[in-house]
Amino acid sequence: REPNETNTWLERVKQVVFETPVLDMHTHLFPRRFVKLALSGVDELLTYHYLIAETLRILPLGYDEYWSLDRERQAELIWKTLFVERTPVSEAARGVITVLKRFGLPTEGKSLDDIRRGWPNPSDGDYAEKILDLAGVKQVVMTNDPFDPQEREIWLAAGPMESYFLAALRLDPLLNDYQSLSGKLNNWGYRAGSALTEETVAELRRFLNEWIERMKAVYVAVSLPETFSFPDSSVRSTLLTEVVLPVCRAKDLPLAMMIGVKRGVNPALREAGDSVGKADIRAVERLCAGFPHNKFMVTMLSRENQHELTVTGRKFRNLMVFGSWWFLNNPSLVGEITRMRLELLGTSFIPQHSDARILEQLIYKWIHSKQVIAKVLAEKYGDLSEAGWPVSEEDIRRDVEALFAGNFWRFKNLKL
Ligand code: RAT
Ligand code: ZN
Repeated sequence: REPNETNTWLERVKQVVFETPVLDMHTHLFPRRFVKLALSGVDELLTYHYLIAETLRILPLGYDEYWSLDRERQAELIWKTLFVERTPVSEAARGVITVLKRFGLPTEGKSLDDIRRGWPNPSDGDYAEKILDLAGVKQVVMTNDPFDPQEREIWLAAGPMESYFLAALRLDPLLNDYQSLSGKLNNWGYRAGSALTEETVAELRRFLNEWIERMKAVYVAVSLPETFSFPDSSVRSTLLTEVVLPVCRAKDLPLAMMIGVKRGVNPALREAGDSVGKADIRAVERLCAGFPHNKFMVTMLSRENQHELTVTGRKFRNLMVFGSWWFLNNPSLVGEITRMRLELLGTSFIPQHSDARILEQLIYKWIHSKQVIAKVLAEKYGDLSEAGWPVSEEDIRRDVEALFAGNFWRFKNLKL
């Protein structure tokens, strides 16, 4: 192929990719009335846990000393360490620059005060809509923890949700730490004991059903360690079989499993202290095969799991492969993983979610991902057209719409 032909594909695809609205299927964002849970602004952006980990590698400061500082001071240290004294080449650091650029704020002056002063006013009524617009995102799915007392109170008091925030019922405390939960559940009026008796199972199902209804959850979710196995003799296995999967099936809701996180490898780093481990794909195979009327959306954290997860996607219609998660959300890996998935699954997967925790991150996470996804798609359309298929503008639009939103909704609404 002539180089200019490749460029033409890239231009055509990029235009569609940047025009197609995204359903961001996993974030940690909240609407403003969730108060402290709704993070935004430059100090939050700088104290993102990905950047904390990068800074504390370098800073001649004890972990505890860092944590004892207030948010502004932490942000100043991160800015000085990663952006003034070094070049912000890491993906998370470059992300901050992409956001500044989109806001028309100075990056070269290196003054955090100038940036703070120029930051758009987050208390403008339509601030969130503006950020979503800049990111090309139509709706985001939150991560909603019904066991978190702060979040729970807001849900119990709240009226209807903004249409661009969708809920996902996140069950990490239930599935990863059940023993410390039963007391809490008792206080909230559920007769859930530490042994999984018939009554406890019924009460846990009641709890899930009520929260799915209250939140209007679009799926149920859990993150799982790299040691996750299924089936086995664990409480988690029983809870999946007896509680979570029957409820999901009755409600036709997918269970999203994010597999391969090793929590607290360095506890002194707090939320920045989690790591990655290779997980056993057989757990996914057994769930998909053993529960053909349940739907599973799966992402895995280790690079080493990506090929077998993609192949497993070919074997099960009740498995939706999604995202380049966390330590994989880097251009080199998003490119590699998306290319492999297109080659093995066609367009029947969900290439990315943002995992944004701070509202403005939507801007960089989606711009960066879209640049890579467009490149890979353009390469594939180029190869296909060389093979003899006339790829039309409509083909491109249909494919990108499926990847960015359609596949999610089709799978969510699928009845098995
Ligand atoms: O990517 C992240 O921000 C992680 O800290 C986790 O939130 C992870 O995505 C998760 O949902 O557990
Ligand atoms: Zn997440």
